[in-house]
Amino acid sequence: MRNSLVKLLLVITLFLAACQVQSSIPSLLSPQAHVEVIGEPLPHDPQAFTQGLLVHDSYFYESTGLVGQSTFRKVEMESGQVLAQTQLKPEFFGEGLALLDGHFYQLTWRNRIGLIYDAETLEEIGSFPVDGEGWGLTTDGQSLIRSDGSATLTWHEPLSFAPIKSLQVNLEGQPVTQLNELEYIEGLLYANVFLTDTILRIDPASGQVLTVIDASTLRQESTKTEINNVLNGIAWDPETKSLYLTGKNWPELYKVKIVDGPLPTATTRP
Ligand SMILES: [Ca+2]
Repeated sequence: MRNSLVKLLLVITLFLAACQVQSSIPSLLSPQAHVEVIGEPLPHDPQAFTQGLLVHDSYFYESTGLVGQSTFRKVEMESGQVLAQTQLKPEFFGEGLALLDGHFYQLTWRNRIGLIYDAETLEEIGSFPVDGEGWGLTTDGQSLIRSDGSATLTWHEPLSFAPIKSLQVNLEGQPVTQLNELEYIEGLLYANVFLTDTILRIDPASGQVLTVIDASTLRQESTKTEINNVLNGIAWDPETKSLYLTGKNWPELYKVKIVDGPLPTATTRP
Protein backbone atom coordinates (compact mmCIF):
# COMPACT_ATOMS: atom_id res chain seq x y z
CA MET A 1 0.00 0.00 0.00
CA ARG A 2 2.75 2.39 1.03
CA ASN A 3 4.77 1.53 -2.09
CA SER A 4 1.74 2.25 -4.23
CA LEU A 5 1.37 5.63 -2.59
CA VAL A 6 5.02 6.46 -3.17
CA LYS A 7 4.70 5.41 -6.82
CA LEU A 8 1.58 7.53 -7.21
CA LEU A 9 3.33 10.56 -5.73
CA LEU A 10 6.28 9.96 -8.05
CA VAL A 11 4.00 9.80 -11.09
CA ILE A 12 2.24 13.02 -10.04
CA THR A 13 5.59 14.76 -9.49
CA LEU A 14 6.88 13.66 -12.90
CA PHE A 15 3.63 14.74 -14.54
CA LEU A 16 3.82 18.20 -12.95
CA ALA A 17 7.46 18.51 -13.98
CA ALA A 18 6.54 17.56 -17.56
CA CYS A 19 3.77 20.18 -17.58
CA GLN A 20 6.23 22.83 -16.48
CA VAL A 21 8.69 21.89 -19.21
CA GLN A 22 5.98 21.98 -21.87
CA SER A 23 4.97 25.49 -20.92
CA SER A 24 8.34 26.85 -21.94
CA ILE A 25 11.16 25.95 -24.28
CA PRO A 26 13.59 23.71 -22.40
CA SER A 27 17.06 25.10 -22.74
CA LEU A 28 20.05 24.30 -20.62
CA LEU A 29 22.75 25.51 -22.97
CA SER A 30 21.42 28.65 -24.63
CA PRO A 31 21.64 31.99 -22.86
CA GLN A 32 18.44 32.72 -20.98
CA ALA A 33 16.73 35.95 -20.08
CA HIS A 34 13.46 37.03 -18.54
CA VAL A 35 11.24 40.08 -18.63
CA GLU A 36 10.54 42.61 -15.90
CA VAL A 37 7.61 45.00 -16.04
CA ILE A 38 8.40 48.72 -15.98
CA GLY A 39 5.82 50.93 -14.27
CA GLU A 40 2.08 50.36 -14.17
CA PRO A 41 0.43 48.12 -16.78
CA LEU A 42 -1.30 49.91 -19.66
CA PRO A 43 -4.92 49.11 -20.50
CA HIS A 44 -5.55 46.77 -23.44
CA ASP A 45 -8.90 45.93 -25.04
CA PRO A 46 -9.83 42.49 -23.63
CA GLN A 47 -11.85 41.94 -26.81
CA ALA A 48 -8.70 42.29 -28.92
CA PHE A 49 -7.46 38.86 -30.04
CA THR A 50 -4.01 40.32 -30.64
CA GLN A 51 -2.16 38.93 -33.66
CA GLY A 52 0.14 41.80 -34.55
CA LEU A 53 1.37 44.83 -32.62
CA LEU A 54 3.75 47.68 -33.39
CA VAL A 55 4.49 51.25 -32.32
CA HIS A 56 4.58 54.15 -34.79
CA ASP A 57 4.78 57.85 -33.88
CA SER A 58 3.75 57.13 -30.27
CA TYR A 59 0.65 55.09 -31.14
CA PHE A 60 0.05 51.37 -31.05
CA TYR A 61 -1.15 49.78 -34.26
CA GLU A 62 -2.73 46.40 -33.77
CA SER A 63 -4.09 43.56 -35.87
CA THR A 64 -6.73 41.39 -34.24
CA GLY A 65 -7.93 37.99 -35.36
CA LEU A 66 -10.87 35.57 -35.32
CA VAL A 67 -13.34 35.11 -38.15
CA GLY A 68 -15.95 37.87 -38.12
CA GLN A 69 -14.07 39.91 -35.51
CA SER A 70 -10.78 40.82 -37.18
CA THR A 71 -9.63 44.42 -37.20
CA PHE A 72 -6.78 46.77 -38.00
CA ARG A 73 -6.70 49.54 -35.39
CA LYS A 74 -4.84 52.59 -34.12
CA VAL A 75 -4.68 52.73 -30.33
CA GLU A 76 -3.70 55.50 -27.91
CA MET A 77 -0.82 54.11 -25.88
CA GLU A 78 -1.62 55.44 -22.41
CA SER A 79 -5.41 55.01 -22.43
CA GLY A 80 -5.78 51.96 -24.70
CA GLN A 81 -8.54 53.86 -26.48
CA VAL A 82 -9.16 52.73 -30.06
CA LEU A 83 -8.81 55.90 -32.17
CA ALA A 84 -9.45 54.36 -35.59
CA GLN A 85 -10.47 50.92 -36.70
CA THR A 86 -11.05 48.99 -39.91
CA GLN A 87 -13.21 45.89 -39.69
CA LEU A 88 -11.96 43.15 -42.00
CA LYS A 89 -14.29 41.18 -44.26
CA PRO A 90 -16.14 38.65 -42.09
CA GLU A 91 -14.33 35.69 -43.62
CA PHE A 92 -10.86 37.16 -42.98
CA PHE A 93 -8.82 36.13 -39.93
CA GLY A 94 -6.34 38.95 -39.19
CA GLU A 95 -2.75 38.09 -38.36
CA GLY A 96 0.68 39.80 -38.37
CA LEU A 97 1.16 43.54 -38.90
CA ALA A 98 4.15 45.56 -40.15
CA LEU A 99 4.86 49.10 -41.31
CA LEU A 100 7.25 49.72 -44.20
CA ASP A 101 7.73 52.77 -46.43
CA GLY A 102 4.41 54.43 -45.63
CA HIS A 103 2.30 51.28 -45.80
CA PHE A 104 0.86 49.00 -43.17
CA TYR A 105 0.81 45.34 -44.18
CA GLN A 106 -1.66 43.00 -42.48
CA LEU A 107 -1.59 39.24 -42.97
CA THR A 108 -4.54 36.89 -42.80
CA TRP A 109 -4.17 33.40 -41.40
CA ARG A 110 -5.49 31.05 -44.09
CA ASN A 111 -7.26 33.43 -46.47
CA ARG A 112 -4.11 33.53 -48.65
CA ILE A 113 -4.29 37.30 -48.88
CA GLY A 114 -2.71 40.26 -47.15
CA LEU A 115 -3.99 43.83 -46.96
CA ILE A 116 -2.14 47.11 -47.52
CA TYR A 117 -3.14 50.37 -45.81
CA ASP A 118 -1.90 53.90 -46.32
CA ALA A 119 0.02 54.82 -43.17
CA GLU A 120 -1.37 58.36 -43.09
CA THR A 121 -5.05 57.84 -43.88
CA LEU A 122 -5.23 54.19 -42.70
CA GLU A 123 -7.33 53.57 -45.85
CA GLU A 124 -7.06 50.12 -47.39
CA ILE A 125 -5.31 50.69 -50.70
CA GLY A 126 -4.49 47.22 -51.95
CA SER A 127 -3.82 43.57 -51.27
CA PHE A 128 -1.28 40.89 -52.08
CA PRO A 129 -1.33 37.10 -52.41
CA VAL A 130 0.11 34.97 -49.60
CA ASP A 131 1.41 31.51 -50.42
CA GLY A 132 0.69 29.45 -47.31
CA GLU A 133 -0.34 30.58 -43.85
CA GLY A 134 0.17 34.04 -42.40
CA TRP A 135 1.15 34.22 -38.72
CA GLY A 136 3.58 36.99 -37.66
CA LEU A 137 4.94 39.89 -39.70
CA THR A 138 7.69 42.45 -39.19
CA THR A 139 10.28 44.33 -41.23
CA ASP A 140 14.02 44.89 -41.21
CA GLY A 141 13.43 48.20 -43.00
CA GLN A 142 13.86 46.67 -46.46
CA SER A 143 11.82 43.48 -46.58
CA LEU A 144 8.76 42.09 -44.85
CA ILE A 145 9.53 39.05 -42.70
CA ARG A 146 6.78 36.47 -42.16
CA SER A 147 6.28 33.50 -39.87
CA ASP A 148 3.81 30.78 -40.86
CA GLY A 149 3.60 28.54 -37.80
CA SER A 150 6.57 26.44 -38.84
CA ALA A 151 10.25 26.93 -37.94
CA THR A 152 10.78 28.82 -41.21
CA LEU A 153 10.78 32.58 -41.64
CA THR A 154 10.33 34.05 -45.13
CA TRP A 155 11.53 37.43 -46.39
CA HIS A 156 9.21 39.15 -48.89
CA GLU A 157 9.39 42.14 -51.22
CA PRO A 158 7.17 45.06 -50.20
CA LEU A 159 3.97 45.61 -52.24
CA SER A 160 4.19 42.44 -54.38
CA PHE A 161 5.01 40.20 -51.39
CA ALA A 162 7.22 38.14 -53.71
CA PRO A 163 9.38 35.78 -51.61
CA ILE A 164 13.07 36.64 -51.42
CA LYS A 165 14.54 34.00 -49.11
CA SER A 166 13.68 31.61 -46.31
CA LEU A 167 15.51 30.76 -43.13
CA GLN A 168 15.04 27.96 -40.59
CA VAL A 169 15.19 28.98 -36.94
CA ASN A 170 17.20 26.57 -34.79
CA LEU A 171 17.63 26.29 -31.05
CA GLU A 172 20.64 24.20 -30.10
CA GLY A 173 20.56 22.54 -33.52
CA GLN A 174 16.86 21.74 -33.50
CA PRO A 175 14.22 23.63 -35.50
CA VAL A 176 11.72 25.59 -33.40
CA THR A 177 8.21 25.42 -34.82
CA GLN A 178 5.15 27.55 -34.00
CA LEU A 179 6.98 30.87 -34.44
CA ASN A 180 4.29 33.52 -34.22
CA GLU A 181 4.26 37.31 -33.54
CA LEU A 182 7.47 38.98 -34.68
CA GLU A 183 9.37 42.17 -34.00
CA TYR A 184 12.65 43.33 -35.52
CA ILE A 185 14.64 45.22 -32.88
CA GLU A 186 18.02 46.80 -33.53
CA GLY A 187 19.21 44.15 -35.95
CA LEU A 188 17.74 41.10 -34.22
CA LEU A 189 14.47 39.23 -34.60
CA TYR A 190 12.15 38.49 -31.71
CA ALA A 191 9.45 35.82 -32.01
CA ASN A 192 6.72 34.51 -29.71
CA VAL A 193 6.48 30.74 -29.68
CA PHE A 194 2.76 29.92 -29.96
CA LEU A 195 1.13 28.54 -26.78
CA THR A 196 4.20 29.26 -24.65
CA ASP A 197 5.47 32.09 -22.47
CA THR A 198 8.66 32.13 -24.50
CA ILE A 199 10.09 34.78 -26.79
CA LEU A 200 13.14 33.89 -28.87
CA ARG A 201 15.86 36.36 -29.81
CA ILE A 202 17.08 35.25 -33.23
CA ASP A 203 20.06 36.12 -35.41
CA PRO A 204 18.36 37.04 -38.72
CA ALA A 205 21.47 36.10 -40.69
CA SER A 206 21.89 32.53 -39.42
CA GLY A 207 18.50 31.68 -37.91
CA GLN A 208 20.21 30.68 -34.67
CA VAL A 209 18.36 31.39 -31.43
CA LEU A 210 20.66 33.66 -29.41
CA THR A 211 18.56 33.97 -26.25
CA VAL A 212 15.51 32.23 -24.80
CA ILE A 213 13.41 34.85 -23.02
CA ASP A 214 10.96 33.78 -20.30
CA ALA A 215 7.91 36.07 -20.22
CA SER A 216 5.85 33.88 -17.88
CA THR A 217 5.62 36.65 -15.27
CA LEU A 218 3.11 38.35 -17.59
CA ARG A 219 0.79 35.40 -17.88
CA GLN A 220 -2.84 36.34 -17.34
CA GLU A 221 -5.49 34.59 -15.32
CA SER A 222 -7.47 34.22 -18.56
CA THR A 223 -4.71 32.01 -19.98
CA LYS A 224 -5.52 29.34 -17.42
CA THR A 225 -9.12 28.98 -18.55
CA GLU A 226 -8.76 29.74 -22.26
CA ILE A 227 -5.73 28.07 -23.83
CA ASN A 228 -5.74 30.46 -26.80
CA ASN A 229 -5.35 33.63 -24.72
CA VAL A 230 -1.58 33.44 -24.94
CA LEU A 231 1.21 35.97 -25.07
CA ASN A 232 1.16 37.34 -28.59
CA GLY A 233 2.12 40.96 -29.03
CA ILE A 234 5.63 42.38 -29.31
CA ALA A 235 6.12 46.04 -30.14
CA TRP A 236 9.28 48.15 -30.11
CA ASP A 237 9.20 51.93 -29.97
CA PRO A 238 12.43 52.99 -31.69
CA GLU A 239 12.06 56.60 -30.49
CA THR A 240 11.99 55.79 -26.78
CA LYS A 241 13.70 52.40 -27.13
CA SER A 242 10.86 50.80 -25.22
CA LEU A 243 9.56 47.26 -25.51
CA TYR A 244 5.86 46.41 -25.06
CA LEU A 245 4.23 43.01 -24.68
CA THR A 246 0.63 41.81 -24.47
CA GLY A 247 -1.47 38.77 -25.33
CA LYS A 248 -4.71 37.66 -26.95
CA ASN A 249 -7.68 39.14 -25.08
CA TRP A 250 -5.42 40.34 -22.27
CA PRO A 251 -6.83 43.37 -20.41
CA GLU A 252 -3.31 44.71 -19.90
CA LEU A 253 -0.29 45.61 -21.97
CA TYR A 254 3.14 45.89 -20.40
CA LYS A 255 6.23 48.00 -20.92
CA VAL A 256 9.07 45.64 -20.10
CA LYS A 257 12.81 45.28 -20.03
CA ILE A 258 14.71 42.12 -20.83
CA VAL A 259 17.02 41.02 -18.05
CA ASP A 260 19.81 38.50 -18.57
CA GLY A 261 19.54 35.19 -16.77
CA PRO A 262 16.64 32.84 -15.99
CA LEU A 263 13.61 34.01 -14.06
CA PRO A 264 14.52 33.93 -10.36
CA THR A 265 12.70 31.16 -8.53
CA ALA A 266 10.25 32.01 -5.76
CA THR A 267 12.81 31.14 -3.11
CA THR A 268 15.52 33.39 -4.49
CA ARG A 269 13.30 36.26 -5.51
CA PRO A 270 13.78 39.29 -3.25
CA1 LIG B 1 5.17 43.04 -33.70
